[in-house]
Amino acid sequence: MGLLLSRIYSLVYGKTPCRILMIGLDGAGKTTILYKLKLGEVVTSIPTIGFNVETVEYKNLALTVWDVGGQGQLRGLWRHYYQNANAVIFVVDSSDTSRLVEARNEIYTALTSDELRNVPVLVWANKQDMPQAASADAVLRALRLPDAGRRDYHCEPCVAITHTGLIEGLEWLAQHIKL
Ligand SMILES: Nc1nc2c(ncn2[C@@H]2O[C@H](COP(=O)(O)OP(=O)(O)OP(=O)(O)O)[C@@H](O)[C@H]2O)c(=O)[nH]1
Ligand SMILES: [Mg+2]
Repeated sequence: MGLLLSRIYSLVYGKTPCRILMIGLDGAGKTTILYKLKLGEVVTSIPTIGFNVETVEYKNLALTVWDVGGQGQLRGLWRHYYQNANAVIFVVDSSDTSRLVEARNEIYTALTSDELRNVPVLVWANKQDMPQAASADAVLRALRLPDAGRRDYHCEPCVAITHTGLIEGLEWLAQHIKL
């Protein structure tokens, strides 16, 4: 959004608009998180083909969250959503440790693009309710974010279906988003 439009939006709605790109492997829980934040409900999600977009208000921010489908053949489309992103959310299924290397490769590709080079990154280490879930620290180590350049990043453990850890993640975003 242009600076002028952004100022008008803030004046009219009292909120600063931000564009957030939410990516991650298929089944990580992105759509579940989006609608838990938006509606406070767990929706029965089917794999996303294309994207979902919702605006979630948090404190002084109006976060327009683009939730893009994560199936392998759709990941090439992620780059069409990179431009003007103020932050990236990367969602990981912490219980699926066999795919952490795949997740690491995908986040590396995204974060080393020109458009996302400096944006802050929130990792939600989701599905912490599962007995075999890796800890948020282990997820963060596996993603090796420093390899993809200098930036602010944070990994928050969460359980999307119970809303656990979602507000904590938004709070970190609110403090680190570059407008
Ligand atoms: N146990 C558990 N299951 C979860 C959690 N979050 C999401 N799920 C489940 O994981 C499955 C996939 O969730 P989605 O939100 O559709 O995943 P997605 O990341 O949007 O997947 P794509 O659209 O294919 O990229 C669903 O069956 C959810 O109910 C969680 O915190 N714990
Ligand atoms: Mg989805």
